[in-house]
Amino acid sequence: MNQSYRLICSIQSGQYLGVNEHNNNSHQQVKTYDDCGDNCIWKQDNKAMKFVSVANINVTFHMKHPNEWNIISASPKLPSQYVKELQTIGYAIIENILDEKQLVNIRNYVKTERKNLGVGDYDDRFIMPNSIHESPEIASVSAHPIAMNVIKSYLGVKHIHQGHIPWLTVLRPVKKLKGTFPEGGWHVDYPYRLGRFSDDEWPEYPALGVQYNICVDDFKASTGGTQFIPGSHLRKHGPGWKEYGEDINIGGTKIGEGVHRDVVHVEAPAGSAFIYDSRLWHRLAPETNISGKDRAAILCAVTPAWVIPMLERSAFDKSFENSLSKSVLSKRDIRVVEKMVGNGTSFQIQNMNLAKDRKARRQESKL
Ligand SMILES: O=C(O)CCC(=O)C(=O)O
Ligand SMILES: [Fe+2]
Repeated sequence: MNQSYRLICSIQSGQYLGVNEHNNNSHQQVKTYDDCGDNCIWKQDNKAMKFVSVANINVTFHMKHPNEWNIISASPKLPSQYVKELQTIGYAIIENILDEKQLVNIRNYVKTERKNLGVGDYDDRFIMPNSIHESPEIASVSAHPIAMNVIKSYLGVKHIHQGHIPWLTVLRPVKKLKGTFPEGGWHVDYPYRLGRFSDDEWPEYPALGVQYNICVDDFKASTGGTQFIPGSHLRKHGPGWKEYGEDINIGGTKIGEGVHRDVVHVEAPAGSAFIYDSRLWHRLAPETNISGKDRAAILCAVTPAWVIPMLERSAFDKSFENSLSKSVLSKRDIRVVEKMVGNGTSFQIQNMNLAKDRKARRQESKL
């Protein structure tokens, strides 16, 4: 673990400074990017920033104009390490993608909105669907540069999008649920739905979605951290799909017993993201939040951009346009958030000119 990795963010554009590893010309070696792979991870060395990733590239960036750059503390491992974890165990915990100040702002937002919504204090969860417009921190973290890089690398695509408008959910502490074992809840995430795949059997490759859940509070056994079964993303089907034997949704979940013998709770500290292959068998465990406090999380279902979104997203464009979030976010954040959630439910082909040109050429050749 290394706590000292840094991102260098341009104040003007909101983009991140990185090293163009494919360019040996020293003048063009540094460049700004929307997403942060290993090539955007730095270490601070007095006033200079040293590039950490590739042993044979030695770049030092001297901040001649410190007002142009923000130095931000990054996650403790290289992005490629998280990709490897997803590839080997089906999930990764990316720590430190929200700092203390951002967490406080989100929690304050939740407190205020909770009152406006008039929801009760105990049991089960509620969803705050407008959170991406009203909380700049939520909008920004839904497009976090390291998470974007890790997800694209894992899914093996250049373009990804949100299956629904990212939302904040609050799992309240138990009262009536205390000591109970409610039945059900086991599922997999989008796009792994019954009826979508031939014989309801998933292809092993490529992965078609990840769930990117950001922990606003600690996730662990006593706070209602998501329950899951390690390795279950490799099964070729979902829980309880009837022709597949044992039904994990029958009977309450008692960890260590029967079909629930291998269940664990995720352990992820506040400010981190729990990213998992959408095929991982998991469950919201409302009866286990015995902390006496809310456990908030931002939920994002992310797929390659060509996968049809899970839910209607058209409410996003209008409400984001005049929102608090859009008024304060960086240009980079606005661009990435809009690309991830904008355009209603259909991903529009951005460069229709190519198609038009082709049509024109075809017509010309007929003349
Ligand atoms: O909030 C949780 O613990 C799990 C939510 C969930 O199932 C999901 O995000 O897909
Ligand atoms: Fe889920």
